[in-house]
Amino acid sequence: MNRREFLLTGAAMGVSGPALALMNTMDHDKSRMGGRPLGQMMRSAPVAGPVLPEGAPLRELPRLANMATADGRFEAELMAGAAKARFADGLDTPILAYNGESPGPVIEVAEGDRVRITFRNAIPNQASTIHWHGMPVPADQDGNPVDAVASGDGLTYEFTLPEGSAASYWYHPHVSRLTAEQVYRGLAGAFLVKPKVGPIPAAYGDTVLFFTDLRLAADGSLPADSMADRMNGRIGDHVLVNGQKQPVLTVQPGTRRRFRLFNATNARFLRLTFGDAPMTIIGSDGGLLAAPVQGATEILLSPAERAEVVVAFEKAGSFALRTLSYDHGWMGPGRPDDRDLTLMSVEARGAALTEMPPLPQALRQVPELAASAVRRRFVFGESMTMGGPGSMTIAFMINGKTFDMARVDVEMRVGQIELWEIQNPTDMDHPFHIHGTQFQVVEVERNDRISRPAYRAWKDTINVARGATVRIAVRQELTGLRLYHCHILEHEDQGMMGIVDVVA
Ligand SMILES: [Cu+2]
Repeated sequence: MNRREFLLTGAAMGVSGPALALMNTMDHDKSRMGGRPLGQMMRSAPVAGPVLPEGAPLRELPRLANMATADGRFEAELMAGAAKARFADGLDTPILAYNGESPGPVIEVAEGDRVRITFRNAIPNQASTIHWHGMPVPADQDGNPVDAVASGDGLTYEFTLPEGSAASYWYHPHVSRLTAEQVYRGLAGAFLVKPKVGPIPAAYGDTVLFFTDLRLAADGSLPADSMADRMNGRIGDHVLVNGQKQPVLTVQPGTRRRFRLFNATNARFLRLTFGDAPMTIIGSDGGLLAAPVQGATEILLSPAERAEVVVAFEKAGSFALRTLSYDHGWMGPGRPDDRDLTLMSVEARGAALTEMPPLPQALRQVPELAASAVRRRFVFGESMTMGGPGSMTIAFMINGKTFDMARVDVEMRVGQIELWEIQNPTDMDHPFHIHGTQFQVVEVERNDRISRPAYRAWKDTINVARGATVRIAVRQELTGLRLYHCHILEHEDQGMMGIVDVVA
């Protein structure tokens, strides 16, 4: 479906006259009315939404306490359920939370640890799971939709994290057709696996920046997904960092700070910059790179991607973590203006630090996944079917099919490296994610040009831009059923997902 077809369909839906004119106006995304993009007015959200307080000190997210007494074990309980948050003064927002926290508590374990987490689903009337995004856990412990936990029930997840698995992962529900809703209502948290000895100087600190996306109605509630959300993925009105709007981190001049960046939004592409502050990329979804990549001025995180960076705040002053515009394709009216949002600021002041240890030149081994004889192709697709006046069914597909929990789409051999080619002939970018493993991007083809990644990295999610083909080398080390899908959660819920059976 392209934009022209959508506009025609809009007319067929009975959207005509001023509304259609509005849609056309929205092609010029600078159009504004009353300071708000027209597209936001088109949504159910009111024109004057609640104002969120800004400028509080950046909070450190709470850690999930380890109840185990033996070394090398982590045991805890995570309960998903209804909670109230106060995002705006005087307004209670009903949300979902893990142990009453949103974002959920940070889980921090060490490589080699045996992890046992008892999940209790206290979400009224909805099944749920916990999916351990990016982590090498057994398929039957990975919170797949087929292993849904009914409301009121519980399940214990148990797995051992192998040596070499240190990285910034995250956890969130993965339940049939409700993943998007449960995540935007608040269910997501960071999961850090740390090495026993790491190469990054402790003096750099280790700061989680967990990005989520919030849309609030005037009464403080979270509006349900609109048709535009179901097409494009839900983009909120506020990007939060550790649950806060524009928090402030205060450091001494001369500080080098290690940040772990998590895009835990449903659908927002975050093209981030620290402006003048020199940024060095040290890690990706699957942990540290082989060597630091210096001189980065920006980094793009599509939904579900993570990165680790070291930022140098050399002189006294104020440094903003801002977004740059990124056009990921948009169907219909209401493309949000994502330029130049300040997500957080860093204030460097006080006595200057003089002794910051340097970053090592080598961080760890990242061996190349060699090319393979087994090649597969996955093609993203979208379709829209009119079901009478005002009713429309949208389908998001891979290889022409929407997700079926009872269907195995692909069979692959455990331990075998395969080359997967993901093609995106649609009009929107779709970030591709595979459960249970980390892959490597081999090359990206777009407009008849083939480019190789600037550096080798372990990834579990990679953006496939519209019109692009991304080729990845992938291997699964454990048998069982694994999902692969678009990580715009509304697309995943509407069928852009498949199952690979990893066989011995
Ligand atoms: Cu998608």
